[in-house]
Amino acid sequence: MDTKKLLEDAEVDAIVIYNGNNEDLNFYYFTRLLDGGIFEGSYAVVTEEGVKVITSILEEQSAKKGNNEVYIFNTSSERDELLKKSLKGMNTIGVNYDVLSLSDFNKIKKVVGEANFKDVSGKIQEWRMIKDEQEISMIKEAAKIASEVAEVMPDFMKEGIREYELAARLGYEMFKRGAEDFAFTTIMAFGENSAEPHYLSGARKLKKGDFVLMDFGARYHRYNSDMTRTFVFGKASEEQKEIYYTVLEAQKLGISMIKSGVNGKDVDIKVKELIDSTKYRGRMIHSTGHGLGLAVHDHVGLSSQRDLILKRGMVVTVEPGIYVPGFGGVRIEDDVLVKDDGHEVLTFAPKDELIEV
Ligand SMILES: [Mn+2]
Repeated sequence: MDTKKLLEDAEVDAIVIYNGNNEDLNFYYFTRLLDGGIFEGSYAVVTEEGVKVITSILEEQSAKKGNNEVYIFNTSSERDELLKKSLKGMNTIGVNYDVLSLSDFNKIKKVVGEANFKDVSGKIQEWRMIKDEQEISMIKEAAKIASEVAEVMPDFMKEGIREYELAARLGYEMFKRGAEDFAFTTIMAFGENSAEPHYLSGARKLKKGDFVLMDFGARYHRYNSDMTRTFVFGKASEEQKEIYYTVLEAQKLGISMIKSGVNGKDVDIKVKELIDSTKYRGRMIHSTGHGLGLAVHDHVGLSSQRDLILKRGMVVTVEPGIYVPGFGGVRIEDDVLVKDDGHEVLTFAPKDELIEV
């Protein structure tokens, strides 16, 4: 990480990230401490010479796994002293308004004393949109874990199983394959529940003819995957097939458009045009996709509401859906890496045929 270049770009002498009561994922972005540790109450100080980590003795071993200068404190006054020292002589200090709480900000100001503080949240967001090789390899592994799990999940679908039970199995299967956490709470929706895009899971029992919609992701070394597959338990009806293949066509259209230079807005518009040209007009009630990375919703992605020129190294989800209240819904979601002349789909579980379990 060329910290000198970043600081020049943000027009600051240093950046302070506080991983306090509010977790700031930028702590991991700058320190690349991706392998263990919680780092609560720790600072990352980005300077021209590199990144300094100020952390407690509880996390000394984890902190030293990285390539940063590490300073260990035992008490909060030692922590204050280390922060003050690391920012000595800095005139303009960048902070992240998106996450830093007002009380933590006041604390930092008190410790540091005379300095100008500048919000660099927008700049960091910009940098984070473009993933480097290390970040892409983590996302790829997270995507691989989720894809393998999507493939085996039909084995665990049986009549009468409850949504939360199948969601628990899904979690186990991810952890077994090396996930360190869920990317987010799994959505496991049976039958009519699949018509609600942000349903979680409940006591609904699986019965013949149900849609089974699972939207889930793995976290691997702090980076996330996010995918959705929809199945039918038993034999699919004509209506179910029609919904499924309409969504599939829309999703393939969306993916085919992904490449550097394309506006994410246009992808969303085209995908919705396709769905709106069928009898399911107006049934896609969310945007086509979002950026993916350290956060599951890492940045604006494919939305008709916002311009986003896709660039090489971005990772976006492509996840159209059709939702029919009282009946059910289908969503198909993959994670896609933007390249100069096209894209690479990182998730790979089967989807070309509606799977009847
Ligand atoms: Mn998603």
